Amino acid sequence: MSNHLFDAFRARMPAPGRLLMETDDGRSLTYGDMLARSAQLAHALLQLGVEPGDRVAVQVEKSPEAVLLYLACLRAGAVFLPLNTAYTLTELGYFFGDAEPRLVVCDPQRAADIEPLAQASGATTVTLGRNGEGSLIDQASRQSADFHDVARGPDDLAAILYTSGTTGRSKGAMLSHENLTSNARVLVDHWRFTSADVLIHALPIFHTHGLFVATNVILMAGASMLFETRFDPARIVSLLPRATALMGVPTFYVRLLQQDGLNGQAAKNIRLFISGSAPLLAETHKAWRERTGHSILERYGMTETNMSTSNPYDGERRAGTVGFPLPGVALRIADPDGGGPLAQGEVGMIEVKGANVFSGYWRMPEKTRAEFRDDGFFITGDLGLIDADGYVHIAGRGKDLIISGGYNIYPKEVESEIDALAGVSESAVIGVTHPDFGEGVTAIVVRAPGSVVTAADIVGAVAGRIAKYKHPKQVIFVDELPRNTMGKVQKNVLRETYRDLYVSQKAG
Ligand code: MCA
Ligand code: AMP
Repeated sequence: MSNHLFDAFRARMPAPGRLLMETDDGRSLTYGDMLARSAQLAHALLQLGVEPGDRVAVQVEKSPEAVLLYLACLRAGAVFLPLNTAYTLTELGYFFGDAEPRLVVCDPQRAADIEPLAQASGATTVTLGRNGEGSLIDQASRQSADFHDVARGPDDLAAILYTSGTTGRSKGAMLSHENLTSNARVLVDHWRFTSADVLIHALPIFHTHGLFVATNVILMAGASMLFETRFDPARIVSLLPRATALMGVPTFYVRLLQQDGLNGQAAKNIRLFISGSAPLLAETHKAWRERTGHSILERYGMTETNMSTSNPYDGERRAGTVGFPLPGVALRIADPDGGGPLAQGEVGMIEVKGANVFSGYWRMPEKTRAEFRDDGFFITGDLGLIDADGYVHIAGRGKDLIISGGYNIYPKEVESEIDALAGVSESAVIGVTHPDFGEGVTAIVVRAPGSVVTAADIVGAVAGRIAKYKHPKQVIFVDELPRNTMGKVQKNVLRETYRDLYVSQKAG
């Protein structure tokens, strides 16, 4: 048996001397380097006791070595488990306990704090820093640059990505070799990536967008990337003439539009601008076309499904829509309650099925069952419609979710933290339109009788517990929360009441 995903990369791999990536600190990595160094890392993983199917939990800064580690995990038959660098120790403790990784890879600066947590769940800790330093790299540097890839079939797990649950704790979405292989192939073909492409990669690499949509597509096409460790809009504009494609969340495009240097001349070598992870406002789409002459291609996906729809490469890229189901993806709009069919054009639950869809939540068979229909369609929690021309529109969310700058925040998680504080009676966390992040996390709080708890107290208290991007940008105190006759908090009323909260704030 072969190694399903890595073999797919190998099949389209260009000559060893071809550039895979150039970093913002001037380092470059060829395809040949990638093969040799991921082989060394794969040997190191085996030496550290990693066996096929073992989870390797990774919380490291973005670097070429972090990508090599992902590839080494594939080659060694391990399950790559990337973690947002913003996660706190409390959050990490949960992930380690749930996933029971064999190995934890973390930044050298956090190792002293993380090692005890890792140890408590039976994992060994090694380090990898932002400049490619650390104990894992030391160990890898002593290994052979040849590695016999561990056999992995289409259904074997390649990665687990945690996605916050609407209730309770985060769930680990299990992604198989075939989920990732099929989606990368489809995207390469659909978006016409070839080895001549140069992608500006400025996304984090611990979520689907930066890791699978961007990196896997480049590897599958044998293309190159300008690998930016952070999103710096002025620098991105300066890189445009050297690139052919950019992938970003809507906040990227909003911030780039604030750059004076952004114009058709700067973008003249670019053939494709792609946006996803959150809704791209029609006004951003329009402003971009006016400034650069390019129509941004918007697509839609989810950690659990990889990419499900895309606007067309050749046809009309319609603002405010996410295009058509990708080849091999079945998508339907169903009655959110019973799952029955709806008339064409009606708003309902978006459900998808195909090789792109994950195999379930790690060790949560009941949650998995609850999110699939009997005929195998996955219930996305997104509401949408299909218009008369076949374009899919996202019309809202059936799930209580905030997307801020492309990061998902589940209000329930933030509310639980706030409600646990002394002096708080209850809270409702909502997303309010934000000019830069799309939605701003906003907490509406009812104090306990006699309490003088302040906004700073609340933000200070959640700080050590949940990642910074989940913190409320504003805390508003009220006497009571609006409720319907069933006693349920009316978040739509709150969103309406505070809709202009961030409007006057300057973006950027
Ligand atoms: C940073 N901050 C944020 C966010 N990012 N707050 C809310 N939402 C955010 N997304 C906080 C920082 O902690 C900081 O707080 C303050 O905002 C300003 O930081 P700044 O330096 O301006 O932020 P940044 O480093 O420029 O980050 C903004 C960003 C980043 C570049 C838009 O959030 C980002 O890279 N987003 C992409 C996320 C992504 O890849 N999502 C894909 C998920 P303070 O000032 O208080 O210290 S995959 C997915 O969704 C699906 C599958 C799909 O379809 O793709
Ligand atoms: P995640 O859980 O990080 O995988 O985020 C997936 C969610 O992001 C989806 O369920 C959608 O709600 C949202 N999403 C992704 N792409 C788009 C898009 N182009 N437009 C609107 N929402 C999107």
